Amino acid sequence: MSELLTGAQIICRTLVDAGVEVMFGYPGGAIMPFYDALHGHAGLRHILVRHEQAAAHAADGYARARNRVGVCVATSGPGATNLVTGLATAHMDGSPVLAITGQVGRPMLGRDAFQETDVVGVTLPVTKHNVLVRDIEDLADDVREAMAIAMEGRPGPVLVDVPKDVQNQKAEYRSRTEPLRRQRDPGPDAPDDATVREVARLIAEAKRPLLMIGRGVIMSGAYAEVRELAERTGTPVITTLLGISAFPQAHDLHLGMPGMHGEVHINKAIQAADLIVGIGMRFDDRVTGNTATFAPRAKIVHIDVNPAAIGLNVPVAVGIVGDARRVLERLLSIVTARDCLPWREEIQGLKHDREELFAGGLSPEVILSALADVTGGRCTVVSDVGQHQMWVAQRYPFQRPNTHITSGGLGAMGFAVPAAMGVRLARPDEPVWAISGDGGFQMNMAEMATMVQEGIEVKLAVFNNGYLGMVRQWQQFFHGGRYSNTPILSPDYVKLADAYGIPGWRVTKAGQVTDALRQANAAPGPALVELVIEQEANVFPMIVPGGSLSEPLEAAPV
Ligand SMILES: Cc1ncc(C[n+]2csc(CCOP(=O)(O)OP(=O)(O)O)c2C)c(N)n1
Repeated sequence: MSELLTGAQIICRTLVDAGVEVMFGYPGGAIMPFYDALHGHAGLRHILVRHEQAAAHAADGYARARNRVGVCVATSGPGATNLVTGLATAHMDGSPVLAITGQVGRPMLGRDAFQETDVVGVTLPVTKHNVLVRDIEDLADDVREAMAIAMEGRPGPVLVDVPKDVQNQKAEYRSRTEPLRRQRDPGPDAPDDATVREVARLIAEAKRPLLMIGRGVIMSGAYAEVRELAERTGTPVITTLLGISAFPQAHDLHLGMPGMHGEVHINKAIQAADLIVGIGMRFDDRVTGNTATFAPRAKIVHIDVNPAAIGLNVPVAVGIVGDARRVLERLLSIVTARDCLPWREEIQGLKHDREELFAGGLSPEVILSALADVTGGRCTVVSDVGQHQMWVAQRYPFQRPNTHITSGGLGAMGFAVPAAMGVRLARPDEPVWAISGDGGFQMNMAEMATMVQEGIEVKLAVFNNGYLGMVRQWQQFFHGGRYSNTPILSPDYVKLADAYGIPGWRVTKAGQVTDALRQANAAPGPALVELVIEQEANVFPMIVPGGSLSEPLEAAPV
C-alpha cells in the first residue's frame, strides 16, 4: 500500500515501522520540517537535550542497554558537528546509533550556505556508514539500510543527512515489502571444524590458560556460554573494562580487569599464562601495555566478530571471525572437562593485599560498597572517565549482565550523565546511577534540566576531588608534580541541583554515605549526591603508559 507523505513524515514512519520508540535531539533551521512532522506524533517520543553531544551519548546509552539502535537528531552545521564526539564514542565501543541530521537544501549544497557543514565528510571516520540523501525516493530505504548496518557484524554508528528540501518534498511511502536494496551482510561464515578443534585442543593442553572477555560477549549475549566454558575447563576469566558485567564479579573463576589499572596478580597471571583466549575484545593498549612484553609465554586465540581486530594489536596463533555466542556454542560441543586447579592456586598465590590507601576516610571503596548495599546490586552503573571510572571498574560488585556502561575506547568525559538518561529510558524499572568526576560532570551537567523536563529518573553521584584527577595523577607521577590546569573549581552542587528542582546531598564523611545514597536512591525522580573525596587520591596499581604489565606501580614514584 502506498500514500503520499513529506520526506519528514517518511522518516517518522520509517522509524516507527522499525520499532523506534524514543529519540534524543535538538532542533534547528535545517531539520525543522522533521520537527514539524514530530509534533503531536503519537508513536515517537522525543527527548529535548541541552547539547547535541548529549543526544548522541544518550542514544548510545539506550543502544547499549537495549541492544538495539538508539536514535539522535540534530540540525545541520553546529548541531551536526556537536554530535561528533558521541558518534566517535559509539564507534570505538561498537554501539548501534543512528544519527539523523538536517542539511541545507540541495540547491544550496556546496555554496557555503548558512550552517552548511559537510557532515558526511566530517563523520566518515567515526561512523560505520553515512549517506547524504539526494533523492526522496531513496529516503526510506536509506534510513532502513543505515539501521541494518548499525546492527550487523560489529555494531556501530551510522548517519543519514537529509537536505531540508528533501524533508519537505512529497513522495509515496512504501512500507518495506521488498528486500533492502543492498544484500544484508550475512555475517561471518561459521568457523570451520578444524579451527574450532584446534582451539579445543589448545585449551585442553594448556597449563596456564586464561579467558579474556570484552563487550563482544555482552553484545552477543554469550554470558551463559562463557560461563560454561570457564566452569567446564576451570579457566580463570579476565574482564576488560568494557567486558565488566559479562561475567559475575563474585564468581570463583573471575579475576577482574587487566592492564593499566588491573590488579597486580591479574597482570602477573597474564604474563605467566601459556594460553589466552580473547573473546569479543581487541587487545587495546590499555589492556596490553607494551605489546612487545605482553603475555610473552602465551599463545593467543582471538575470537571476534570484527575481522579487522584479529591480529591488529597482538600476533595470534588462531583467529576466529564470528559472533561470540555462535563460536562458543561450537566450542562447547567438543571441549573437554578439566579443572586447572594448580594454575588457579598459582594465581591465588600471586595475590597480595594492597595497602588500604584511604583508611578511615571517604574512600572510593566505602562509597562503592555502600552503593552496592543500597541498591542491592539491582542497578545499572554508568561511569564517566577518569579515576572514579577505574575505581568503579575495580570495586563495584557487578553481578548481572550488561549493568556496567562506560566510554571505554574513546574515553569521552561527559558521557555518563547523558548516557545514563538513555539507559534509564531503556530500563525504566531499574535504578540507574551515573558516576562522574567533578570535571566530567561539569561537561554535561546541563542535562539535569532534561531529566526534570522529561521525568527521567537518573541518580547522579559526583566524586569531587577538586581536580581533573586522572590527569593530576599523571602530572604527579610523570611531570614533576606540576599541576598544570588540573585544579578545577566546582559550583555548590547541592544548590545547583536545587536550582533544577533536584534533591541533593553533600557527603564529606564515610559515616554519611550510606544514608545519603539510600535517600537519593529512594527519592522519586532524579537526585544528586556529591561525594567529597580526598583531593590527591590515586588509582593503584598502575602500569606506566607504554610500560610492561610485569612492572606495576603500587605507590607514587619518588
Ligand atoms: C572530553 C575529554 N577531554 C579530556 C579528557 C582527558 N582526561 C581524561 S581523565 C581526565 C580527568 C577527569 O577528571 P574528573 O572528571 O574530575 O574525574 P577524576 O579523574 O577526578 O575522577 C581528563 C581531563 C578526556 N578523557 N575526555
